[in-house]
Amino acid sequence: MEKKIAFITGATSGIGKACAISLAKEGFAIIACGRRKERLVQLEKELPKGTPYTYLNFDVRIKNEVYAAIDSLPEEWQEIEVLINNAGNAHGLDPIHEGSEDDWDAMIDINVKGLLYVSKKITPGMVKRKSGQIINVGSSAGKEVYPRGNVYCGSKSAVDAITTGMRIDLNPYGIRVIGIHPGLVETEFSMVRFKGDEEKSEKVYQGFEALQAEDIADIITFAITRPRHVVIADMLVYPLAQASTTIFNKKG
Ligand code: NDP
Ligand code: 8X3
Repeated sequence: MEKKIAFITGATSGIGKACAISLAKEGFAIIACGRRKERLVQLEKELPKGTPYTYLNFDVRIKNEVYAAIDSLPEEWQEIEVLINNAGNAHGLDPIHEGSEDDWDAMIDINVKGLLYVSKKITPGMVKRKSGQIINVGSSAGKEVYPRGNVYCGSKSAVDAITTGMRIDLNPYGIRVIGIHPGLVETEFSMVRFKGDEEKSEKVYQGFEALQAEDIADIITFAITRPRHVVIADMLVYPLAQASTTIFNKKG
């Protein structure tokens, strides 16, 4: 492949999809991943014409599926330069004593273990080539715990720690490791957290101007396209109306 390859998990919506579009505009070849195959097929039509594109349809929770999908990449797609570990969601917003085990399993398995499975397959090639970039999408929730955020905050705190661990362990190999930690971004995130409850989801973004997926994609693209010796190691990004995980300047 002549162009540099970016591998993006969770590219069927929100931040991941916006990253695919933004990086394609910067001249990257795109490998988009997610469970909703029809969206992966559709995404190609939304990229600049001529963008080299392929997709992998797998669930990051299922280790064998992750490994088989990545192993299935044709040779010309195997030299991945940029890995964006973005797939993830919150499931539920309950106090710890009322939390659902299924929600806990989902958040730990997707946000933490899924990131590890994907990274386990892709980092050895980067190490061998002494080249690559890993962008882990954490959250402000990983920097500051909020009421009823318990396990989601824990999962993102783990992403934060793992990001630091990756930077340390991959330091001898010239691999750039970047942690991006957004506050409230208006995506399908709340629809997933509230299990399709539109009213609850819309309320999350009412009364202030939330971040959009494109805002985060823009920042990730900026971080990726810095000169090789520059590492934006860790970035917390809020909308203007947000001052912490719980303090918002909302109208009305
Ligand atoms: P979306 O719900 O819009 O996107 C989530 C993406 O993750 C989808 O593409 C989804 O694809 C993918 N995904 C979820 N579960 C799985 C799975 N089991 N296997 C494979 N892919 C999966 O939310 P966002 O774009 O907002 O979220 C992206 C990341 O940003 C997440 O890690 C989230 O925690 C983080 N984040 C979001 C914030 C926000 O306020 N929105 C703020 C801070 C961080 P599919 O369903 O097709 O598999
Ligand atoms: C998403 C932001 O505050 O809903 O990670 O947890 S928050």
